[in-house]
Amino acid sequence: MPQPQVAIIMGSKSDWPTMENAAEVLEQLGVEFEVEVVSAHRTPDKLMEFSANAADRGIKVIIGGAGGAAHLPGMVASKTRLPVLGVPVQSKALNGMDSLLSIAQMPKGVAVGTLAIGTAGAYNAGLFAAQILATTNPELAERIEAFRSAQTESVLAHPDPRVA
Ligand code: RP5
Repeated sequence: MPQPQVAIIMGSKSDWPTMENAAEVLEQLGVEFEVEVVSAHRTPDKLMEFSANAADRGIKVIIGGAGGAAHLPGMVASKTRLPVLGVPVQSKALNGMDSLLSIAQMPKGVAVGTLAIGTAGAYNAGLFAAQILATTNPELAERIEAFRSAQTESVLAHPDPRVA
């Protein structure tokens, strides 16, 4: 099994329909990743152990998705020097504003990179993780350049908004 470079973790199984978007883009770009439910509130000891050991296991970037009182990315960041990208999952009660503010409003000295609420945020977290890894991986950098060019060409090739 190849060594995963990115860990995608989330507070609950119910976050997977959002977080699978991070997995999708990493797969597309050929980045090895692992996926696991690690909850700040329901499995706090597991979260601390996961965060403390991630760098030693060879993980380079952690993506953490959570909704509501979304303490997961911040708590992970408190126990690792690895870059942590936080994805605010769209909550039922407050549409993800609670998740967004919980993740974004970190105290000075412990950094979390906060993405957009929901599926776009999860997808971009995967893309951002790949871009971080690409700073030291020229082959991955080329695949990201190709991905961006294809995206641009696809928009330019379909300028009429009335045509599907
Ligand atoms: C958070 O609570 C999870 O990240 C999830 O977004 C939210 C609801 O969890 P479930 O009640 O669906 O398991 O911890």
